Amino acid sequence: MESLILGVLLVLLITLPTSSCSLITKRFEFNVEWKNVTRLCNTVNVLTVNGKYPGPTITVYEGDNVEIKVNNRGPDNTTIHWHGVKQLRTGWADGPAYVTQCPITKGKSYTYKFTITGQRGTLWWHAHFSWQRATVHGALIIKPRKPYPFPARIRAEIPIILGEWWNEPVQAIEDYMKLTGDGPNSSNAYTINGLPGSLYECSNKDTFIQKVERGQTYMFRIINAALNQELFFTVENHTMTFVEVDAAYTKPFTTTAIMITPGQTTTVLLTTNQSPDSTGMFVMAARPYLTSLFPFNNSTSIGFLQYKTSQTAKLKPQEASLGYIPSSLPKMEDTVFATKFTDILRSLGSTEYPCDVPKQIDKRVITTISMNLQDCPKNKTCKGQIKPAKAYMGRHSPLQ
Ligand SMILES: *[C@@H]1O[C@H](CO)[C@@H](O)[C@H](O)[C@H]1NC(C)=O
Ligand SMILES: *[C@@H]1O[C@H](CO)[C@@H](O)[C@H](O)[C@H]1NC(C)=O
Ligand SMILES: *[C@@H]1O[C@H](CO)[C@@H](O)[C@H](O)[C@H]1NC(C)=O
Ligand SMILES: *[C@@H]1O[C@H](CO)[C@@H](O)[C@H](O)[C@H]1NC(C)=O
Ligand SMILES: *[C@@H]1O[C@H](CO)[C@@H](O)[C@H](O)[C@H]1NC(C)=O
Ligand SMILES: *[C@@H]1O[C@H](CO)[C@@H](O)[C@H](O)[C@H]1NC(C)=O
Ligand SMILES: *[C@@H]1O[C@H](CO)[C@@H](O)[C@H](O)[C@H]1NC(C)=O
Ligand SMILES: [Cu+2]
Repeated sequence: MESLILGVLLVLLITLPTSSCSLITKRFEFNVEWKNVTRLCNTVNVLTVNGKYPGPTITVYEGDNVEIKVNNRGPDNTTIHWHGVKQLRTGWADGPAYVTQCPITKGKSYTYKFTITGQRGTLWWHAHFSWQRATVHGALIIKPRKPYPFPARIRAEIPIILGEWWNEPVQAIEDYMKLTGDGPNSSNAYTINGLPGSLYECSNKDTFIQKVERGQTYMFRIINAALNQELFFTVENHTMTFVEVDAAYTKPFTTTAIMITPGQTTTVLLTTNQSPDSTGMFVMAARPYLTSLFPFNNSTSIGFLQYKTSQTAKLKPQEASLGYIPSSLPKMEDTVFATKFTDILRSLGSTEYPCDVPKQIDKRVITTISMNLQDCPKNKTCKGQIKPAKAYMGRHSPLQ
């Protein structure tokens, strides 16, 4: 009898899937709600999560179960997408409106439930209804269960969310775009953690300042939450070593600037090994990489890395936030930099984090993606400078 019980226990132990050894459930509550936010001396009633712009950071561990209750207190439908999370057997929790779920209507709630499986790194969450993601977004950080695959001791982990700011509600921008059939009006500013920075008028106070200690290594979790722009990012006189992209470890690579596409995320390490002047300030900066024919804003968002020194404590933020564009920030049209940068990206491909891609090719497929201009349809309003665009994707299988 006893051996039978023991046997049953053993079978139970053996058949339990390994993932269930983590029974931790992390719970969060998101209120999608209005908030008046002032930037560039202009107050806009923007949609936020919990009144924050950018929204709250979610930090979980690999293997955690995650439950996020979303209460829609805004005027319109909404959904939240957990960008980059592999929704294994929880496809309905992915978030795109009308793709995996009906929208959460005004006044209603929905609880997203999923498990983080086999992923670690920087991701983000954002609204997935109309243009709401312009302001409804935040960092989603997955901490690893195992040590990082690089030796550096990390002093602190700092989310850096790059974004775009419009002086009008984004709904108006979207409506105007639909009316004209043109590209969207360009944003009025780029932002670092929601702040345009002192190169924009009226923005001295709205400048991101990150305090750091000298001789430490910091982990920057960088997210491009801009709607439409690829962005360059740099920190004056410092190098960054990127170690992960889209929650997959990469071969470490050290660079003075990065290029990051909308929706993309990356983790970089930065060591504070410089000798600061009396202000302790080093400029960080972001601006677009642009080759498009749609209008765009040729401007730069800056923030500061501020070394803590005995003098800096006395500086007022207003004095400290006068800035300039560091020479390490690539020029707007620097395709050579952008191409070189993306060519360098390689998966870590270690024994522990192998790059498991199929190596045997059965069939070669060429995919072409193009964008074309179309004449205005009869009896439609097309006020734009550019004719309405249509994207095409074609697939060709070459004859063998
Ligand atoms: C935003 O400001 C407007 C105008 O002052 C006001 O009517 C509105 O109630 C404010 N909204 C919020 C959410 O504070
Ligand atoms: C909002 O969502 C509901 C439920 O799916 C749908 O019936 C309605 O048409 C949506 N409204 C808009 C403006 O998309
Ligand atoms: C977009 O830009 C055009 C041209 O500058 C302007 O007339 C229009 O009011 C803008 N639309 C919105 C919604 O800001
Ligand atoms: C671009 O940014 C500048 C600030 O540098 C701002 O004054 C201007 O209005 C913006 N341009 C557009 C088209 O919004
Ligand atoms: C950055 O390095 C340059 C060249 O060494 C130097 O002139 C400049 O003062 C440094 N910037 C800061 C903020 O220390
Ligand atoms: C952006 O503006 C700067 C200076 O204001 C100018 O030198 C540069 O050529 C502009 N770039 C583009 C792509 O318009
Ligand atoms: C455009 O509208 C006019 C007037 O309403 C109508 O007579 C005509 O048939 C319409 N043309 C097309 C192509 O729909
Ligand atoms: Cu996304």
